[in-house]
Amino acid sequence: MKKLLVTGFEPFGGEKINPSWEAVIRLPEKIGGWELKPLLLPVSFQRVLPAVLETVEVLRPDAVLSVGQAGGREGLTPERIGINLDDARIPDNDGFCPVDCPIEAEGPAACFSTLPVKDMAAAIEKAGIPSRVSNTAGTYVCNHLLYGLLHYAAHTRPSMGCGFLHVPWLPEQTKDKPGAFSLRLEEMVKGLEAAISVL
Ligand code: PCA
Repeated sequence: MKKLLVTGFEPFGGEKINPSWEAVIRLPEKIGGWELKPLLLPVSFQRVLPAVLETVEVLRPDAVLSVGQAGGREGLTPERIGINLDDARIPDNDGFCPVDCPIEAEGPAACFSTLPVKDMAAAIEKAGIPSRVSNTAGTYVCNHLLYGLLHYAAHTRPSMGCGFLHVPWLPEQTKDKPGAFSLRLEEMVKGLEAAISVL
């Protein structure tokens, strides 16, 4: 079986829960030809890449799918692109708040996901969960992770596919946000399963 490293994030920005990790830990151990290995990552610009790359070096997965929360998104959104920029609106969980900083001084301006983002979005929609391809993963820790993984893979492990998928808020996170979109955890899990089934 092929190995898929699936990562989720700890809570950040004053939230008590991060739907990305809640969904990742509820995925089955196997989907199609993939054996899944879940990993919790810190919401830290400085620690997130060392943490994921340490596991990548030991596990040697065939692909990495990272998942993060994007409050306000109206579905599950595979990310098409990571950009070479950190620009935090709020400090990360270490209190670090980089503004307009390149991630890799000598790196390209952007890297495209090497997972099939359109197939993933179509599979999620087919499972009855709203989805669309997103053209920006933002400029916070999720984009930092996506760009960093793609840059590492391009130089060190070109056969390893890397990609990112943002999930919206859970209903319990939108109680104080009238009109905000949310998705139930079971639906997020179902959508992630559908996306993984087409990798
Ligand atoms: N979302 C943040 C970082 C961690 C998470 O779950 C982001 O979109 O950058």
